[in-house]
Amino acid sequence: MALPDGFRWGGALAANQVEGAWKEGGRGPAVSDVATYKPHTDPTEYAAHHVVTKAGVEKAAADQDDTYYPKRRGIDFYHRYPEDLALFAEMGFTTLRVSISWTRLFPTGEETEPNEEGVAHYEAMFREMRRLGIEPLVTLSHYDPPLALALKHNGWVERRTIELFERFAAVCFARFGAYVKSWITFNEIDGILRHPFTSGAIIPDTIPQDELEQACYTALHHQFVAGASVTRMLRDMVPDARMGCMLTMLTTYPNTCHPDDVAATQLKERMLYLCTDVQAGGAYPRLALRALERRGITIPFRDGDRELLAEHTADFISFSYYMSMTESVRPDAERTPGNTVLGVKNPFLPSSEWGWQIDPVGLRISLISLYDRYGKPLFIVENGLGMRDELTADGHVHDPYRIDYFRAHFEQLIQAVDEGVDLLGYVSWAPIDLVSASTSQMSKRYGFVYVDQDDMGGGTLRRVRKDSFTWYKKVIASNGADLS
Ligand code: BGP
Repeated sequence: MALPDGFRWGGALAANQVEGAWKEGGRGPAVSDVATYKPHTDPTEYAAHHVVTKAGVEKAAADQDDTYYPKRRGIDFYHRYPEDLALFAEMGFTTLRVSISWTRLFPTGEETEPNEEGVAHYEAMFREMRRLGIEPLVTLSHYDPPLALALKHNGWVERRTIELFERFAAVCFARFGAYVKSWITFNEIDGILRHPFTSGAIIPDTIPQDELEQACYTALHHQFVAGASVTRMLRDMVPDARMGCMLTMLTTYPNTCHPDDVAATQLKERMLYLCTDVQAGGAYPRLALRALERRGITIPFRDGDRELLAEHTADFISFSYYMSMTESVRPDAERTPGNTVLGVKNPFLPSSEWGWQIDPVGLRISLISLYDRYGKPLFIVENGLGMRDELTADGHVHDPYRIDYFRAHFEQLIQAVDEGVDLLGYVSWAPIDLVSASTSQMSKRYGFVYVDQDDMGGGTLRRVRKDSFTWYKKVIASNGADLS
């Protein structure tokens, strides 16, 4: 069982979790700048991204210090990317997923012309990637919409945000289209329902509690329309490029074979697939619309929306996969955290220190399910294991647990491809230690490269190759054949 020639190998990053330089180069404030660090105490605390309040956002926005706002400093990738790209090239990456910080180009989201310093930064980075033989896979929106839009009109709840996003995308395609041929619209677009502030620039306590879910689906619809609109734009502006959509693949099993658990799981899966049904399938499925209607939620279609969605679907489906969970109708079922969720614990699976349940077979199940449903090329754009790695006195990081995690997931991925899944590539989350999205921790380490920085920003920021660095380099060199 071998992977096809041309299979893409690499890693994935997000601007708001690596760049730092939050006030440099003309960048404006993004919602990630007000995400605060919470000392890690109990795994169940981190079911979802930080709950934000208007008062908390305004307080943090007024605070110019970065001590308790790790995403303001990231790992200084803004300045250090040449060194980091060289490390990725040393591992043999053919693809690196990165995101463009919207507010580096449009500081408030409403300017009519882009900030040229921001454009120049990304042009230089993409040129350097190409020089190293690394193809950029670029996410337009990865958890960092403009803070100004959140404070002004709850971001994506407002339909006008579509036009602002089109303006941003047009500049990205015009100025970076020569280097970037693979794009993704919204990171984990389904996440807006679980963390509306991070994804949608929506401040929950400014909306009446009983109208919040409707507001999130309204914002999600606006992102669907924006995604289809920029997909059409890409076809005109960069004809040899392709556009992907992205899903948080929250693979869920019935906790028991009791029909009620099976039915509950079926509904959960239907509502998760809604996002790929629209972006890759081109329409809201009747059953999903009915499920929303039964909850008093309506989609604010405008004339032309349905046609736009139908005509400009994604070329490929990308997704993040870390863990799986189960669904139970029992209110007292034991729960455990996952990626921005709190799922019912699976007694057959081990958990990471953050409670995420490790399920390599679930990756194969996810690949088969998605390919079966859509028949479109897939791309794994996030998969990895967050752990508390230790830097030894003699400067090594021994992370056999991470090698075991990836080996087990690669075995399943290769089997899925052998069963016929059209998989374009695999980029791990994350090739280098960075600031965690949900907890803003450095201590939740994902990388093949260790970064000497702690949760409070202490450290030298020097980079150290972990044992898994050498292992992944060998995997890539053998195109997945040598996992020993
Ligand atoms: C996904 C995000 C990534 C990454 C990942 C790991 O939701 O798309 O940005 O952060 O989660 O989660 P965390 O960083 O919370 O451990």
